[in-house]
Amino acid sequence: MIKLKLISITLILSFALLLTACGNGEEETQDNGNAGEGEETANVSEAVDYTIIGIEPGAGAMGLAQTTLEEYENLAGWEVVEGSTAGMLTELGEAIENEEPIIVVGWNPHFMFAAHDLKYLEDPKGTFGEKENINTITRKGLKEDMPNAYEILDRFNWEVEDMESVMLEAQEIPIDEAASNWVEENQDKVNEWTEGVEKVDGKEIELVLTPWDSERASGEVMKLVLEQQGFEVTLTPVDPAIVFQAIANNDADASLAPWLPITHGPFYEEYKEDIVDLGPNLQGTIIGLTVPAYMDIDSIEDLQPKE
Ligand code: PBE
Repeated sequence: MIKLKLISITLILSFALLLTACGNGEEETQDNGNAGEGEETANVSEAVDYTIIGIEPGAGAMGLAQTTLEEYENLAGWEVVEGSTAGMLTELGEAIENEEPIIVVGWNPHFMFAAHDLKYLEDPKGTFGEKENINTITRKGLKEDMPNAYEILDRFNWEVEDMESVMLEAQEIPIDEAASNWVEENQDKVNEWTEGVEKVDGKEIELVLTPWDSERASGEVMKLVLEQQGFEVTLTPVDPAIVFQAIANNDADASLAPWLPITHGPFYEEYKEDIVDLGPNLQGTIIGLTVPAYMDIDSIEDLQPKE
């Protein structure tokens, strides 16, 4: 089943690329004519086949993209294609190599903005929200059961640049090694989280995280920090919905992964009575429709409905 789904996604994507390629040719000939602005942006919409390249279906960002299609009348007939982050990045890289138009679901922190010259499309209806935070949550009772781990989790916070530096290095080496390098180079920050906290002797703690590099980075860093304090740490990657469920049901101890208040807001609302929210561990995340900087459009409202 999964294989079949992958094949069909690949087919759809290849087809979209084909259409994109055709569309581009048309655009070039029309550029020599006197096409008005409306026509040019219609060409962009047609060239991408009224399709936004999405990521994993469980991602909060996919829910936001879906809401965006519903809220913007000019996106009537558009589609967000489900796939994977790796697939989206491949599509993006190939489109840029050929200077073709493409619209993807993008976000920060991520290395895609360091790797390519990209821009977010303006979102006048705010369906992707303002800048957000990544919060730390724990199960109820963790404070009493593991006060030392709780204290460190509560103090943990870092900057977008910290997370991105781990993510960028993880392009070349395994992410746990990249996290380890970050911890070594940032002992002053780590000390702020651990100073005065008593060590333990092999106590087990389980952190749940989502499968994206941003959360793998924070998870691996926290794993090392807690191990230095004598904990035995398990990292379990799951879908965003399961992160909240696992913490609410006491199946896991804590998570550094929730993007709030918008991206994972629906899950937060569902489980907020049964979890402990320790507030942001990172501030300033962004999600939005993302295009190569060479594209002629600046706003979601520049896109044209499918006739
Ligand atoms: N992301 C990265 C995730 C959270 C981290 C933006 C792709 C999501 O949309 O759920």
